[in-house]
Amino acid sequence: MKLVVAVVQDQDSNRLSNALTKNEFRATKLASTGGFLRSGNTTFLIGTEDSLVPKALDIIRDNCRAREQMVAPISPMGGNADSYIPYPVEVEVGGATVFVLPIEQFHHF
Ligand code: 2BA
Repeated sequence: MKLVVAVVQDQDSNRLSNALTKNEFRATKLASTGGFLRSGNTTFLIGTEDSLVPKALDIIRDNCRAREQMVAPISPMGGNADSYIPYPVEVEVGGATVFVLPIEQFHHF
């Protein structure tokens, strides 16, 4: 068994949730925050059989897309002003950041 952990953009989370349910995957959605942009994203925990991992990855790939997002400048607040970028910068976020972890035990009481 594997645990698929997928960090996706909030805009894609409902569509992904529906697609996973339709394909009989069980998933838990967690509200999360990106460390870099410090804005909300959604983390899915999907427990599934090894043989179904490729299908789960296909569903994630098909329902999440990359978007450009502006990063507002953050004041150095006493830090090193040399690295301070005084204008907004565009970064590409997503489609999805996915980790696949082995599961030692699964219990459902
Ligand atoms: P954030 O950390 O808010 O990052 C949003 C986007 O900002 C990233 O998109 C990337 O394009 C850019 N970015 C992140 N760190 C950067 C840095 N040090 N320098 C320059 N640009 C940087 P994605 O790579 O698609 O990541 C989307 C979200 O997935 C991340 O949101 C974070 O919540 C999660 N994530 C990505 N990589 C991760 C990792 N190795 N471990 C845990 N979570 C991760």
